[in-house]
Amino acid sequence: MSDIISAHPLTAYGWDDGFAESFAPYAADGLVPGRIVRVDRGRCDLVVAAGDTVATVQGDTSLVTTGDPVAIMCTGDWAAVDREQGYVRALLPRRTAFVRSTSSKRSEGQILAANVDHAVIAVPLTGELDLGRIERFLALAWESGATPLVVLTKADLVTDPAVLDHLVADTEGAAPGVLVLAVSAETGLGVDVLGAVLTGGTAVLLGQSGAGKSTLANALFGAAAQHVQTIRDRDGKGRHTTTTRNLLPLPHGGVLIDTPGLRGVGLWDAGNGVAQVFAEVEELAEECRFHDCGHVAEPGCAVLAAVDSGALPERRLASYRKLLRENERLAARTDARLRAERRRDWKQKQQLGRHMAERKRGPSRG
Ligand SMILES: Nc1nc2c(ncn2[C@@H]2O[C@H](COP(=O)(O)OP(=O)(O)OP(=O)(O)O)[C@@H](O)[C@H]2O)c(=O)[nH]1
Ligand SMILES: [Mg+2]
Ligand SMILES: [Zn+2]
Repeated sequence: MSDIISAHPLTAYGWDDGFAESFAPYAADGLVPGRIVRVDRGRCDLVVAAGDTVATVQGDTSLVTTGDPVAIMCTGDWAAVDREQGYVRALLPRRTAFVRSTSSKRSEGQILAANVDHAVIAVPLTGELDLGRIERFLALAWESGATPLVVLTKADLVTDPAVLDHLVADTEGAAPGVLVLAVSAETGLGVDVLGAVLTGGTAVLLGQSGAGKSTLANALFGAAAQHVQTIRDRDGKGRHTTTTRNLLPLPHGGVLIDTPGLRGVGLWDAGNGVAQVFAEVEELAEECRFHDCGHVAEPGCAVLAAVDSGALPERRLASYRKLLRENERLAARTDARLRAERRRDWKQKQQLGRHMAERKRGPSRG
């Protein structure tokens, strides 16, 4: 039997031995594995194996929840599905999770994609490069457990190759250890390289609305997706802002999740991510005289010395400070919320206790 015939039909969707192992206990209950390919207003589509091929079934996202918004099922999750009932019974443990903090005052996390191996940050080469924004996305990407990469989209709009090289180099300076690719869906520049990078595992496209994520996805999918685009053009709306997160297998291997544009990404418990984005600053900090150096005006500060010598751009240090502060503020707010919830819980328990005590006393009194 050839590999193609014996391969599990969900392999194209990222199924592997690790997930098979996590799923094994559910098999005895007659459940089947499925991957969430789309979530829309409390409903989700999952792909499940159907003979040699896959079928799409619908599920209800509210079935598995613990009250924690980050635990809500999302695109990319693997689940144990009851095919008869159309129920999602359980989510398999996530390998990675891309979480941002919601814009609301309530400091809650929002999960954008699960089980992602590559976080592709799409930044359009229209207007000025916002390196701070890229660093913020990178912090969340590292924190998610995925490997980030940056694609500078619409590179066809930059006609001078020297300028393009500069833009790539500037981005690399803000993204140590991260692959930065200039791409164009228009000319095909960089699309093959990106496709090759994404062949292993699951990738998610992230970035602002209009960054060119869906157009790039179409270029990666090739003719099949172009067809979808043509059909959608019939609604005559011209622009197609993505409204749901969709997961599709790529023609040359790998899986791609397209997401709706994000206006902003707030950090969510991303201390490690921040440290990774600013790896060179953290490395310098180890040379500071004081172990708790704030790199503001301390004597023997290696970070400030690097800024003075020009080795570390001042912008980079400012951005590092800003993201660290934001992360700390968020942590403090979350702590405050947890404390308030605990207090409420405790009060309810107290009330319940009193109520029980009164009921116990009840008969003797009356
Ligand atoms: N010149 C040029 N324009 C592009 C390229 N890629 C995308 N565009 C244009 O940029 C606009 C936005 O592209 P989309 O792919 O819809 O952007 P998106 O990131 O998916 O946006 P949301 O779904 O709203 O998040 C469209 O008008 C595209 O035609 C490119 O490589 N070159
Ligand atoms: Mg889109
Ligand atoms: Zn210092």
